[in-house]
Amino acid sequence: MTPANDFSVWMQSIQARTETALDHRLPAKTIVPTRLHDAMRYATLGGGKRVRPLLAHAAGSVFNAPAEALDTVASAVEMIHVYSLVHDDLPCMDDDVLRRGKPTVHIEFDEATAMLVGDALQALAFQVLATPSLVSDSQRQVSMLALLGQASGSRGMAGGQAVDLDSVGQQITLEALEFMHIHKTGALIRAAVLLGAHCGNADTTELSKLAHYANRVGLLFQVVDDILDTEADTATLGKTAGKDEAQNKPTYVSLLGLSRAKALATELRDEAHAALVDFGDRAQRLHQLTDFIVARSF
Ligand code: GRG
Repeated sequence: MTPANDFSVWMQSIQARTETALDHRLPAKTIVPTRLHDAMRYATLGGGKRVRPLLAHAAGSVFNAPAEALDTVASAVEMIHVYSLVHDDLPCMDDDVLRRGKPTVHIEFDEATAMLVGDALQALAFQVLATPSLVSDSQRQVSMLALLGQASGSRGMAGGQAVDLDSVGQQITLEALEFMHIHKTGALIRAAVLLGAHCGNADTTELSKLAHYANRVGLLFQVVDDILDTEADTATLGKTAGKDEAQNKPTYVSLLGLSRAKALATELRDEAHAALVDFGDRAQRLHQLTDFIVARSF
C-alpha cells in the first residue's frame, strides 16, 4: 500500500470509529426531551471532517495510547467543536443556513433548540471526559478536564469568538488576527492534540513539544480555511462560501492577499513538521494529518 492509501484507510477508520463513539455517547432521540436529543444528534452525527478526533488519535499513536481512551477524548473535543458551530451559525452570530451540507440546527429546528443543543453538548463533553479511570492517574485526568475548560472558555475558543465579533468591519493588524485565531480555532486543536497525548501518558517535555506543533497546526488550519473561503464553492465546502468578504471580516487573505496567505500556509506547515522531529517515525500520522490539513478541499 502506498503511504497516501495507507493514510486514507487510517483516516476513514478513525472517522468511522468517531461516528460510533459519538453515537454511543449521545442520548437516544427516544429519551425525553426527545426534540433536544434529536437535534443534538442531527448536529453531531453524519458529517464533518473530524479533524480534531483525527488529531487526538494521531497524537495518541505517538505514545501507543489505548484506542478506547482516544475515542473518549475525541468525542469530548468534537462535542465542544459541534457546539461552537451550532452557536456560531445562530442569527446573533454568523447567521448561516448551511453547515456540513445540510440546514443549520436553528433552521431545521428553531433558535431556542439550537441554543440548548450547544449548551447540552458542552456539558456532555465534560461529562464524557470525566469517564471514570479514563487514564490510570486520576490527577492527570483532572488536568485534562482543566485543559479542555481553558481551551473552550473565555481564555480560549469563546474568547476568540468574542474578538472575532468585535473585529467585523475593523482594520486589524496581523498580530491581532493571529491572537484571534490562536484562541478561536487554535485552542481546541491544541486541546485535541494534548488530550490524545495524555491518553498515552506523555510527559511534560513531550507535551510541550506537541503544544508547539499544535500551535502551528491551529494557525495553519485557519489560514487554509481563509483561503478556501475565497477559492472554494459552497457545494464543496458544505457551508456558505465567500462569507468572510461578504461580512467584511478580516482574514489572512484580506490582510496578506492570496499568494502571501498561501506562502504563510507553507511556512506554518514546515514549522509543524519540524516541531515533530524528536518523535521520529512515531509521529507519522501527525505528519500525514498536517499535509492533509493543507491539501484539503473543504
Ligand atoms: C460560538 C463559542 C463559540 C465559538 C465559535 C470555532 C468557532 C467559534 C466558529 C466556527 C466558525 C468558523 C468557520 C471558524 C473557522 C475555522 C473552523 C473552526 C471551521 C470549521 O471547522 P471544520 O472545518 O468543520 O473542522 P467540520 O464541519 O469539518 O467539523
